[in-house]
Amino acid sequence: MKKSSPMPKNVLIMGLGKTGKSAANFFAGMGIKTVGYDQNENCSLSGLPREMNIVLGRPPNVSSFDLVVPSPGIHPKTYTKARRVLGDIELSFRELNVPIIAVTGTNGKSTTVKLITDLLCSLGLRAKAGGNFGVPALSLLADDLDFAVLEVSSFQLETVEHFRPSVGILLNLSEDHLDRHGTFQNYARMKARIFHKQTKNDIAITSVDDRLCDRLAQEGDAVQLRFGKKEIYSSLNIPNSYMRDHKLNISGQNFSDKFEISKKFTEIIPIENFLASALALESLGISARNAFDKLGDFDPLPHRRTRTQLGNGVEIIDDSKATNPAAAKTAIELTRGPLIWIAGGRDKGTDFSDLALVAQTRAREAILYGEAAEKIGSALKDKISYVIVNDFEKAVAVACSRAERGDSILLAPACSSFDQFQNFEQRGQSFKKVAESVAIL
Ligand code: UMA
Repeated sequence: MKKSSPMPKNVLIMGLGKTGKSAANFFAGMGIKTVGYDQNENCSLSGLPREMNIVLGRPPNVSSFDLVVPSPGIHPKTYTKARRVLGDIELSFRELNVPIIAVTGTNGKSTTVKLITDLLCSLGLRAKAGGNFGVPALSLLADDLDFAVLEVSSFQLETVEHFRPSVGILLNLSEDHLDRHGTFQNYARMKARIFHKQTKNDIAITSVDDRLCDRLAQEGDAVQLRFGKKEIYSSLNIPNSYMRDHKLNISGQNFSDKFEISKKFTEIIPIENFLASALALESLGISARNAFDKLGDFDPLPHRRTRTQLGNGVEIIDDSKATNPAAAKTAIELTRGPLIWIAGGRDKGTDFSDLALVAQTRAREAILYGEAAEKIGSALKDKISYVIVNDFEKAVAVACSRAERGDSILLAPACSSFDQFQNFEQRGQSFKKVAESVAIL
């Protein structure tokens, strides 16, 4: 813990998933003994340091430790009595000696993180993606890097102290994780922490079209850069990056450029993601034009509108990562042709009424499953017909039985997967597996 005060003597690591394992190995590497706790008595202990003490089931007394390192999935009420709390984003920030580009927002974080990382790597720079992206931030310490590109969730921002990215990006904000944060205001406040410790030497990137994000960026001292999603702006309100006539226009204090971006990127990457990425590069003195030129292809991340044509002429679209209403709404809007929509899972306390209005105009029917099925059903009442089933696999089978040649079945759940799966990846894999097996019957 280089950038911090005295070394802790006894550390409690809460949660022994990806984050807990990376934290346990981080402290073991410094010769600091840790106790690892997980509520799941059957959790996997592989990959943990051998000398670690493990407590499963009931949590130990958090106040008896110098430092508690909670995993992002653990609710803060579990460790209110802790003397000191630092999450993995804070710990990695203290150790990483390279510029950090951090990305948050409700939707599009992972794609933006991957794009920035790919763009930097295309120029021969050593960059690696981590954080909520699926690779614990502390694991980036093992690499020799020029840049760390971190996706940071609202859960991870709960446990930062001095976290100060050189470039902080807040892409957008809409309702999500209200079961954890209580209100949208609390959720937004948590996201704003990405900017709070920035100084005038840092950069804060937000959308000119999203007033709330824009206002939150002003809470820090960083130089603010804005991207704009529309084609036309008044001369008073020109964003630092925007598209016009298929050209990316980009300008800031020390940079100005205008160049075409190949359709192979613009057709698969949402506009705000590449506008923000281009600004991030330019603000670090790196030519976005050169990086886009050098970048051969962009492989979209799995479970984000991943399409598969089944043998029976039905297309399935896996957007298992659409885990909140705004993301599901975009997924429905982007789907052409007759549509059967699968939604449900664990409700995060969000409102489904706007989503229901979009579904009404685009979907033929909805198949709803899991804990949130009834709530989504109430929002859809008198708008489109829907079926409620408990089990996800059953939902997929029902959707397949109702689909005809030329139809699309879209999985855009608007909820988390945690009622029936370990994560959204597992849910997406199950979707494909069940749909394929039904199609060949
Ligand atoms: N656990 C407890 N007590 C609890 C809750 C969980 O003991 O009250 C235990 C579980 O039994 C499990 C472990 O904690 O063994 C899991 O911890 P975790 O849920 O924090 O999961 P990790 O494997 O550490 O993964 C976390 C992020 N998970 C969450 O935020 C829920 C991953 O984001 C992230 O990729 C990973 O760290 C690496 O940084 C996933 C996610 O769903 C993708 N994120 C949310 C989202 O994108 O919407 C925020």
